Amino acid sequence: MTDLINKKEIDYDYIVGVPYAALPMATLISSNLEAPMLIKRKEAKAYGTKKLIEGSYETGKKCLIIEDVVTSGASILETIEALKLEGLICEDVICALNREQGGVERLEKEGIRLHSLVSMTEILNYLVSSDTISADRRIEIEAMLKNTSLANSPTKANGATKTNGTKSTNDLWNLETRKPLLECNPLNAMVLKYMTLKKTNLCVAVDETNKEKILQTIQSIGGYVCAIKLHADIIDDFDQSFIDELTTLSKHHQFVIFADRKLADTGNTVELQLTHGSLHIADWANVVTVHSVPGPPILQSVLNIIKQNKALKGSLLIASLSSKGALTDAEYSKKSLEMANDAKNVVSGFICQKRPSDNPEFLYWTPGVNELKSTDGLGQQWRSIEDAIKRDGNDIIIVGRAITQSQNPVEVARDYASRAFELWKSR
Ligand code: 5BU
Repeated sequence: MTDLINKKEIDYDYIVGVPYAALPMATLISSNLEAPMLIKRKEAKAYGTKKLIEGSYETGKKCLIIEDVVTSGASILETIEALKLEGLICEDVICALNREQGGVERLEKEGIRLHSLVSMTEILNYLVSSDTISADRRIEIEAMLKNTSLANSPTKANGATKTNGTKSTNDLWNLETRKPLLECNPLNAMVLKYMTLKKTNLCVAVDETNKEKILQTIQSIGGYVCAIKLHADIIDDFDQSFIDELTTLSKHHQFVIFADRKLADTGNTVELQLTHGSLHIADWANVVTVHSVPGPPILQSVLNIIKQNKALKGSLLIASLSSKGALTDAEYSKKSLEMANDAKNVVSGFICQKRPSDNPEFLYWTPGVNELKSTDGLGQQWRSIEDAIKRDGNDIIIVGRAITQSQNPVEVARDYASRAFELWKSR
């Protein structure tokens, strides 16, 4: 706190702690800064001087208020009121923790600046990123803080009564609440940045078989996507020059490169599949799909490769498939979710049909989207953008042929992107 006071170059003559918890802190700070301290009594003495403020002071001088935890700011205002009655000036408060429950706003109204060492948001960010508490717990805590905050509590403000809002599912999925949770994961931070910057939650599956055609398609639609999904093993002339051009396009248009490799083997083989062979996926793809069928060890292997600091930053676990008769039933999805919950540093989200979880830390990607057709006759099942996002609760739509085989892929990509993004935002 002493460092913060020096860093902010706060102007003060006296140090004053808010009774009682902050008094030892104020004493140490006053000693460290070699500044005089005043004490505000909670009650005026019934005997002797009957003064509320103890210490030696001159009117017109400045007090720096010290507090441990700021909730509503009420006890700070009480202290300041007593100091002002003595002709002292109070403009700055230093606290250890700002619980973000309306205190800053209340103090600001009185022309008082609050400087805090840490905020509740910073603490919760840290606890979630260090896996000390779950994202669900964080949301519960935030809802509790919000419901008891000064800003939201039923109070007569300007003659109007504000009502106390309760936590709704929408709050959990609100981008403000969700952003810091998603940003704990490097891949999701990247995807979210592109999504919000370009206003798109469209991933296009470019399932062409020659590199020239793929690059041309990406060049034309790159501005409307947050990710480009490829099946590298269907590209006849896949080579390093393709990787180089793809990487250049991804930087230029700002999208994530997604290799839909659907890894499903034992750990050692998976590591080799990611790093060797003609595809050496981890060198150019930012995200790869993984089947949960081999069980948790597959995720450890993917993590081993992610840790090597290649292009690969995360993986998507396949919770359910879009093909007719897929064996990925509710029980399978639930087990995939359990695997992901134990490996959040590897799993950034899911490939799913219906969102398998209400955990907003993950991103939910869904294939099987086509506005014009419901099947391709080969087992694929398509549904509308609205069903994919609103009904099924997904974040990102993966669209292939509806765009790539349309008369005008650029127009269709633009249209899918704007419709999907509007639905996502309004959810
Ligand atoms: P389509 O042309 O929109 O059907 O392309 C969908 C893409 O998503 C295609 O590359 C599939 O391999 C991929 N996909 C899928 O369709 N369904 C799934 O369950 C999974 C991936 Br997992």
